Amino acid sequence: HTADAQRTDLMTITRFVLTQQSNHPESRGDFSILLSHIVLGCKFVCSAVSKAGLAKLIGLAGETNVQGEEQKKLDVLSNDVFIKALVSSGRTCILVSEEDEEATFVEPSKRGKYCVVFDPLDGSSNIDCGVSIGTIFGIYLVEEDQEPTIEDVLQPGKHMLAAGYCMYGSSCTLVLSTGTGVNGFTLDPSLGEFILTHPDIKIPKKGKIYSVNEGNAKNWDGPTTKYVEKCKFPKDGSSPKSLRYIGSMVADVHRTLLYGGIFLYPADKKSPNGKLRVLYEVFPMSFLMEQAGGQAFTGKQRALDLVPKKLHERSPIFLGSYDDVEEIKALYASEEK
Ligand code: P6P
Repeated sequence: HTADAQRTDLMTITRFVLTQQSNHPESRGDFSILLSHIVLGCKFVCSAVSKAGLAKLIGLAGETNVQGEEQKKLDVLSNDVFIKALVSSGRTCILVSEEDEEATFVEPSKRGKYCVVFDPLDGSSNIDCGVSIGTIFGIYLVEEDQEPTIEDVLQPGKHMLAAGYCMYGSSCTLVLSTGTGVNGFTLDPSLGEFILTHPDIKIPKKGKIYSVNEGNAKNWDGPTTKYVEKCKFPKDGSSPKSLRYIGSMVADVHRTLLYGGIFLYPADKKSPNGKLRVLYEVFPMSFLMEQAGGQAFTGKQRALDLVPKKLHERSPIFLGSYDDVEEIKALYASEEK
């Protein structure tokens, strides 16, 4: 009976969020409508990315087609789709995308109470070699009564209502938190629905993997250098950690969330604020890590406490298993003294 119940009791992401929204009796379904438009964008990008390989053969995205027209690169195409889907949801007022220098202010007739910050296709440089890439997003609530301004977006990550990513890899997996834990959904292409496959994800308290671009080692600061040294040559007789670095944040963070360990994109002499963007890379991934029982640190403070001053501001980030991040926090704290 149980097996049959699982097969017929399809927990789609839409149904899941509706059940979670019952914790917010005041909600009028606005969030569910917003999310359904984000999900639509993810389904489109999943389909376009899976065809990207084929594009080389038949001249689709990123190539010049038979008419010699330059097809839109996948990341530009993805951005267009998300902007249009979010505006048409009628539930957003400000959109911030990695692809657009300026924020998009939604026209008053279509305005809603949410601000969405997103990277439509993070890691897109990896498309041609088939490495997993993804969409990353975060959602803020914006006071509706006054004209929206950039200040409404420059909020600390701890004010986010929800965050998530969709990874386009061997399968299409959407990981989401609305502030009460983390859940993973996998796209069933035969249904065109995201089905709950990873309920209540919790990151292991400590992991055996560290994930960093070792090619930047000569430019790291003291605490990062000491921490990575400790991963490779532990002094307490424990075995060294394994290094896994894909170079696509969604893939590296997804592995860290499921297997445990730590993901680092530190500051270095060339990039004093690291490389990853605060609003739509650092904040959403930090939000998810905390919701899954892990933590996220910038080298100076809890990542979600950071108050961004610019839309595309960068920050160093150390996120993952609680105990692993605690270790690097101690090294930065002792350096302060
Ligand atoms: P590096 C991809 O370009 C990206 O923005 C993230 O997805 C990834 O974590 C990072 O940059 C990789 O950067 O400098 O190690 O190649």
